[in-house]
Amino acid sequence: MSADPSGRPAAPGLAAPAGPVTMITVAPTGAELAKADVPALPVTLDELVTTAKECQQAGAAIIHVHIRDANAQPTLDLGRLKETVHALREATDLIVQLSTGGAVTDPFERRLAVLDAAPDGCSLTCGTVNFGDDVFMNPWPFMCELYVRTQELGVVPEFELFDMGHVAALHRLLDNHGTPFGGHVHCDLVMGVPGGMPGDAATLVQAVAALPDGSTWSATGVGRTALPVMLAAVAAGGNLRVGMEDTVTFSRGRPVRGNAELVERAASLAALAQRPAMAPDQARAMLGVPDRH
Ligand code: KMH
Ligand code: ZN
Repeated sequence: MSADPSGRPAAPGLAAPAGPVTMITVAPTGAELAKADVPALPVTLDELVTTAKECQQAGAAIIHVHIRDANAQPTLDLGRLKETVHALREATDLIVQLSTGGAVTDPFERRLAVLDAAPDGCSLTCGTVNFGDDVFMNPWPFMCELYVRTQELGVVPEFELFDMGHVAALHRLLDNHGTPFGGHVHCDLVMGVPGGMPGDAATLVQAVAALPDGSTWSATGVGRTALPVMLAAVAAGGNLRVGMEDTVTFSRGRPVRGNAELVERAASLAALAQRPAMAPDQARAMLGVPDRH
């Protein structure tokens, strides 16, 4: 287990920082982009593992995983998911969080079955949302079934909130079904999706104020909202999610070269704010994720 928040082994005599730290999640692939359009997107298992190692080195503590098939198309194939969880655990200390959102075309049964790959954690989106020209479906009965399965199977959920209504649905879920496996509520604000809440500082502050007491949160802004949301999240004391699932432009006119540079930028900002990147074992302790290495 790495002792330094950057993921690098600590130099002899140097302890991990005692003050507040920032958890960085990397979402390297997603389900929406085509490899042909974005050659740097990690789509094979080898590419994913290489990216994961680089991102841990740069300061990530969690990896949010979507996988692709042999044709680089999004898939929820259970065998591939199991192989992916195993490979990421072998190669890194990162918390392995599988997406249960998948692609907008994935049926509910396949999305529920993701948990059978026994990841450390999973995403759990708290409501349906317009998603560009598509609809990302998360009706209440599906949310409840997925949540109860996480409790039964010992998978730590991260509540994905694309809209203010999702925050209300999260309260309802916790009221109806109790605390998550791991005993801690952690939310991720996914902002700036066309159809969801806007990616700006005012909306972030409003959403954070409405979260359940005692919860922790991270935030990500898709596309050109990536920087404003990251800056607002750092200012508001939150955690960060970055990665090519959410943005493939590093700066005006300059494509992202790889996920690690997005993690490096986030870690630099966190360090500037005097809340440096958290090591995976610190994130496990915060979220209640057992170490399955
Ligand atoms: N690909 C989106 C439709 C999640 O991972 O849980 C859903 C998504 C959320 O990415
Ligand atoms: Zn995702």
